[in-house]
Amino acid sequence: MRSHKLFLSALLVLVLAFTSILFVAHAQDSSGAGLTIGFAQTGSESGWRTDFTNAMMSEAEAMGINLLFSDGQQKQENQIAALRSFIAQGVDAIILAPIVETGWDDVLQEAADAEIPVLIIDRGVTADPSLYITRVASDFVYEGRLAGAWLATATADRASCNVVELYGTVGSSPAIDRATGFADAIALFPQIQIIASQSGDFTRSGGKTVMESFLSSMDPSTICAVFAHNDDMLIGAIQAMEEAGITPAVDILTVSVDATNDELQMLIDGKANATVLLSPYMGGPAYQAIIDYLGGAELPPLIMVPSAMYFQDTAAAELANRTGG
Ligand code: GZL
Repeated sequence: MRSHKLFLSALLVLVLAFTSILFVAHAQDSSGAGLTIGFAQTGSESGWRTDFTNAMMSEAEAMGINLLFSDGQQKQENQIAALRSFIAQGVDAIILAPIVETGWDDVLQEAADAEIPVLIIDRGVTADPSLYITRVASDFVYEGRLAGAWLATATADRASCNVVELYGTVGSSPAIDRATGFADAIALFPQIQIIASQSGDFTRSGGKTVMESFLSSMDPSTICAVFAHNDDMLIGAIQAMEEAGITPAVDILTVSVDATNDELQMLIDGKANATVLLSPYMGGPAYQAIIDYLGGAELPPLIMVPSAMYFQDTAAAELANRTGG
């Protein structure tokens, strides 16, 4: 009789121990606590990129994730080295924000061989999709189409509109796709023509330098609008226009992408006309996708982050909403 009671007590202890292990495992699955994720960021080239980095860090902290951060400083070789370091450290997962589309196959294969899942965030890659678990991003083509459609409505009463384009980082999917989407939209309006396009590499200094060259190489009065692939290049272009005695958003219309706080202020000040939102808050969906994947879930190939637009009459409310002002 006594041995029977001992057996039942031991069995009860085993059942309780097993149940608590399952509970802790489930808790990790749902909260991410205890996960170590390596994040290979592109760089810190723009205000949006800084906002994105800050959001990734704060969202990881909120979910109890140990985030190992690497700033690629706008160099693909730095990002590849970071991925190899994460693999060597045996992280639970890797998030890559790739600077350009190509050149990732080998290192993604190394991560796959090490059985470390990789999630692509923001910009895209041309690598075999089986080498990463999903991508969290906005639709850059759609962003370009929104910008082009806005310009078409803003210039509907004009016989012609010559556009200068501040192109993003050459070879990056936002530059390729935003240019495609914008061209698609204005193709329906033959009076709108892109007369010049040059890369400002998504930086303010790059945008200023390129806009200065446009203004010095052609009659500024023939330029109807500037389409900038991001707000930082546009803010540089606004500086160039003002230094040349041109009134931005009046003499030359402006449309760009990101909707950073600094760009919203430009809209409020009447120095810009329109910007397409690119949300920096992609960390939450990315971390949850990794948690779900590690829990055995199937993921869609793309987890979309929506876009919107802001204008001079809506910028103040959005900025106040963001800053609690
Ligand atoms: C696009 C993102 C771009 C931003 C720029 O998703 O990669 O890179 O639009 C940033 O501000 O430099």
